[in-house]
Amino acid sequence: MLLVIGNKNYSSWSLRPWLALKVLGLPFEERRVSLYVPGSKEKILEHSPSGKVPCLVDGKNVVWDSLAILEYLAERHPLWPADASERARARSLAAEMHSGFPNLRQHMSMNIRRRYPGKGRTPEVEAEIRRLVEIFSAAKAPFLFGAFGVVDAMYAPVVLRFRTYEVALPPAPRRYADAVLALPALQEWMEAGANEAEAIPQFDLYG
Ligand SMILES: N[C@@H](CCC(=O)N[C@@H](CS)C(=O)NCC(=O)O)C(=O)O
Repeated sequence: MLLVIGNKNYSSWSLRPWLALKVLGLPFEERRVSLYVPGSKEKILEHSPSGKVPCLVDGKNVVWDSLAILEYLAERHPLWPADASERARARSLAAEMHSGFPNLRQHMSMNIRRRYPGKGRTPEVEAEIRRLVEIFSAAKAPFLFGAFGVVDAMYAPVVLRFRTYEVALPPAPRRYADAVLALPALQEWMEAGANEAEAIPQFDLYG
């Protein structure tokens, strides 16, 4: 399998399937494209018909979009809860993340190597943070539904945003965030992101 991704410092979408592949221990080749520089769109389009990352190429199967890739992996690996009711809730949470939280995305974009304590807290962002605290508070230990799954991959970028913007969390959501941060795969991604040379100025939101 080949996974085409963007800059690890910034690309929250790329992190999701990369993390799942790593946690599952699946072998894959990684192709990192530096985003928003001349030639990057062409490089992405060599693989991804949408012109966006992430994109997974598995033999004749090309899967673009982070949630679609996670669903593809979940066909062969236990990334959804076994219980149907829990699965319904997990799917709702994954969809909520995929189509929601627009204010958080805009004002607290992922940026592993920066620290922006307290920045970006518009009233709308605060409301989205409250919703995330509610979701994290309901986590079964250590992850949202016990074992690591699609939902945790979907919410991992938020855990990194909370770290960058130093969002204070009550004990229960803090425990969930710490469990995600402790994943060796996430540590590997964070280290690589922090050491990337490229900067995308429009994503360094607060200097
Ligand atoms: N809904 C898509 C969004 C993908 C997306 O927006 N990717 C951005 C990553 S920052 C991208 O590829 N941007 C590069 C470009 O548009 O040239 C997903 O979940 O995969």
